[in-house]
Amino acid sequence: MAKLKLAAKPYEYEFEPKKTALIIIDMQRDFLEPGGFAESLGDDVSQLRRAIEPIKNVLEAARSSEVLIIHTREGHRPDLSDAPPAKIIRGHAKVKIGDMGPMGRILVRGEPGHDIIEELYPQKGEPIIDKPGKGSFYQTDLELILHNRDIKSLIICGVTTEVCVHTTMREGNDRGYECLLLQDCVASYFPEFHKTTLEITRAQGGIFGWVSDSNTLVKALA
Ligand code: C5J
Repeated sequence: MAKLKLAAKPYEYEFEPKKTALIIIDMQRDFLEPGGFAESLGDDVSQLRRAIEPIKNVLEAARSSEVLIIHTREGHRPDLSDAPPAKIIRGHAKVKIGDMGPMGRILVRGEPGHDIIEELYPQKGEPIIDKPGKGSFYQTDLELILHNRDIKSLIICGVTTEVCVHTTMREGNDRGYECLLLQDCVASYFPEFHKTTLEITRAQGGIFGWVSDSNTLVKALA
């Protein structure tokens, strides 16, 4: 298939679906569900939940195309041997990584809260990257998977905009991928951080890549 073009900021984004991966970052129950760990800390999960429907639309469009779909989850081994002590103690929180939360042990693989929300649950054949850090490339086999599929472009969705989403975008940008953020498919507990991150992304001629939205992508893929 030839290259597709879509309206984006700071200028038109071009991509070849066969050489493109949709990366859906950390849409995990503990971050998004009422009654999960984030809400128990006082975070307003409705700020994140607004991204679910647009991501669902993009996911459905991608499933009917040649785009490779990849999901990520932030979390650690049950023995926490892959969790840096600095990450565990940071913030002096009362409840730390590995402690019991409302949906099982916090940020521990295999616990209910660590899993992906039902609305966006991965289908068979869609790789899931379990990452110990904020970036999806750090200490994972993401780059190998992208290399083996000759992927050149990354379309990035998920949470949170300024943390795991943007760390991944920066990592991908430095590795030479053409990265696109979909503004309604990423979200933050802090709307001002979300807005500024979108502005930073497209500043200086697209210093980290492009910004567009779910409708524009879905139409381009149709
Ligand atoms: C993600 C976080 N996924 N905010 N994690 O952004 O700690």
